[in-house]
Amino acid sequence: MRFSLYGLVLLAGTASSFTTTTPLFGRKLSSLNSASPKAPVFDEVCDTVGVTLTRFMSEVAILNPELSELTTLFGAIDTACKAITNLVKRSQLPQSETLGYEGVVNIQGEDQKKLDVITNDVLKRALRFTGKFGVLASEEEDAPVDLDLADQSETLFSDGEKYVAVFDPLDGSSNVDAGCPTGTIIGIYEHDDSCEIDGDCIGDECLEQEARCLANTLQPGTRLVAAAYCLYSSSTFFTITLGTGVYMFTLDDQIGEFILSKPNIKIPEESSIISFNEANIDNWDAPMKETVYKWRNGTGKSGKKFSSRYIGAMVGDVHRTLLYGGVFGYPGDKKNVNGKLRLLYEGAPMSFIMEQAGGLSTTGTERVMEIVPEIVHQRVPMIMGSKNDVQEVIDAYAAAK
Ligand code: AHM
Ligand code: MG
Repeated sequence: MRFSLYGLVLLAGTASSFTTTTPLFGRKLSSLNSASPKAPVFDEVCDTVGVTLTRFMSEVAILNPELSELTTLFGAIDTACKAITNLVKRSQLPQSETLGYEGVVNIQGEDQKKLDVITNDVLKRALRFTGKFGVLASEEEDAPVDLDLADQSETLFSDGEKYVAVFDPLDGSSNVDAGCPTGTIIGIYEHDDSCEIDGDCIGDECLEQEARCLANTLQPGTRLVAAAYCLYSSSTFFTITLGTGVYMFTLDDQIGEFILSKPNIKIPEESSIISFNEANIDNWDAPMKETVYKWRNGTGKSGKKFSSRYIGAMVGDVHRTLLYGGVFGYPGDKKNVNGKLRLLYEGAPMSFIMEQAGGLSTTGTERVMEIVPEIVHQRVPMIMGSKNDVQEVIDAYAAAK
């Protein structure tokens, strides 16, 4: 069995003697997530015991005391992902009665599946009880939810509630009835300190102050403190970034723990896999369409002939892209100029993970991480993946200008 480098440092002395190639972390809302926290280093995944997500988060907290509350928070997310794993697994049994539609259309005009509603509730409850969140925004909620008001309290952010969560509880839920991969996407922001409700406010004044606080969810990806996804597939995977690399854990059903299986993942710089809903190709922008035509017939920059892999569930497609390389995207088209995916709880968190793994994420003309959302359910055209391949798309858009 090997000890982690961090473990060895602890044996030798204090955590402060730990050196890292990443810069020191100073967490202020005004700082962007390019200022990275220190990452625990596990030189090799321990063969016999394994590094659990809980231990990983504890080591992050020791190295970065200002992030210690994330331990509680990811403890709750860890539990929620395990609960959702079981819900998704058991949904195939006739007696579970959790497949099919809820009979309600969400604010985006989409039919909600029963499991969309159930998993939203699981996550909401898990996050609420941490006491660390003031506001959350979800694909399945019409507007940001103020967790305190839901608890009949008076303020939006009480002491200790410093985070804002955005999530898609069951992304790709159209796959769920067939037992194909689905996922949960989560982004964590700090709340803006300027958000305070004046205790003496009255009427519209209060409503305005409240609206300003709920707008806390409308932050660009560059302000994410953490992003993670859970993939429900042959195994359940939990992948996280805190701004210093990407760490992938696999759920060991026998002990009920997420075990670090791939530390510090780096996406291959180029590849030959495309992952798009290619049925829409005729309606895409010319630069996107032409690049994909070239990739298909082997006349792109790398000269490789690309092949297609498309699950139709973003978490699964991005997960494979991280591991094998390639390009995943949902570009804008003539009908939906901003594509289908949502910026706040799909685009930004997945882009943070992709960039931290050494990949790129663009709309074709803009870095997805830098876009400031104007509304909660804003859509964004998105092309992400291997650096050289995505750069080819960016170059094609630039040349077409
Ligand atoms: P959802 O959040 O309603 O499940 O929709 C998002 C999903 C993504 O996971 C996936 O990439 C995309 O929709 C697939 O869309 P399409 O069926 O048009 O290919
Ligand atoms: Mg989704």
